[in-house]
Amino acid sequence: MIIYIDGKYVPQEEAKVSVFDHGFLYGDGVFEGIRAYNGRVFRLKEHLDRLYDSAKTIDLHPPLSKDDMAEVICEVLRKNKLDNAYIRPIISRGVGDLGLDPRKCPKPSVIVIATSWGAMYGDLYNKGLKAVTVSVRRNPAESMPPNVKSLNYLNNILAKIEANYKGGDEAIFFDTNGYISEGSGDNLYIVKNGEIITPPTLNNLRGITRMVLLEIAKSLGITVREANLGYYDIYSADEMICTGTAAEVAPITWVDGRVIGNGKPGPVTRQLMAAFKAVTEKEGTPIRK
Ligand code: PXG
Repeated sequence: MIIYIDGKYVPQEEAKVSVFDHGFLYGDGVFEGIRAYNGRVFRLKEHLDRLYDSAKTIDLHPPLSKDDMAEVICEVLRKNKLDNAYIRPIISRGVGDLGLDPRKCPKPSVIVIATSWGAMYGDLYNKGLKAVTVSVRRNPAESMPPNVKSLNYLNNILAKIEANYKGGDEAIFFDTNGYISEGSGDNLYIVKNGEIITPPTLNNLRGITRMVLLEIAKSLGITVREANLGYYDIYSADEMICTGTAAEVAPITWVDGRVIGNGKPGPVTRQLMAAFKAVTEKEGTPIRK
């Protein structure tokens, strides 16, 4: 596997970061998760916009322009002969000392990893995921904004650990106001009376797949609404869905022991899954010009 690190394309074994990198010491940095389908990078511009907005929010100044970053991503895919891939660009604060102060880190580090990664949830796309609500809350926007895709994913990992112990395939986070926030690595939706309802994005990540799902729903004439949701809404939903670059569009059919709908992926979910697949197959930035 060839990895891009700070201006060089090197074999995996040579792609190393310093123990003094603040990305490693403090989770001080940002990242993206992007997919390529059929030789095209899906929603590359949107992912790069989010990456650079995340960086700006934490006052991190990427040494590459967005255009250069796009080119590096395509070059990593070409060098690894990948047409279908999961891509992980990372910008860390870079090497500093053991203190917190980012002024001690003169040069951010840029890494791009690409690997083949098929359907994340395997047969669960047909059966539906089991989700469990977790006691750990999504970090509030006034503390560490969930809109920043930061290298510090401990909040999400704590949720995932709790879901693992509770027998869930995915966690459902509440925010500190008591509203449904998101999953550990995906956005959430319910379907009720033919309408899709999803939480607003102050207290969760502005998912690119979420953006695509809402576009698709509108094009199919399905009503979409943003609203704060609670336990009642999910337990009594007709269908429930999660979306993410890794997860794609996946049905949730069981929450905390309650069966959602008839326990099978519902008609709206299945329609959106098919439409999403069709979009990924035809859209995107070509890897080879
Ligand atoms: N919320 C969070 C907290 C995420 O990390 C999404 C929503 C979906 O966003 P996109 O833009 O991908 O539609 C994510 C995505 C994993 C994994 O292993 C997931 C993500 C990142 C890294 C790993 O499930 N994030």
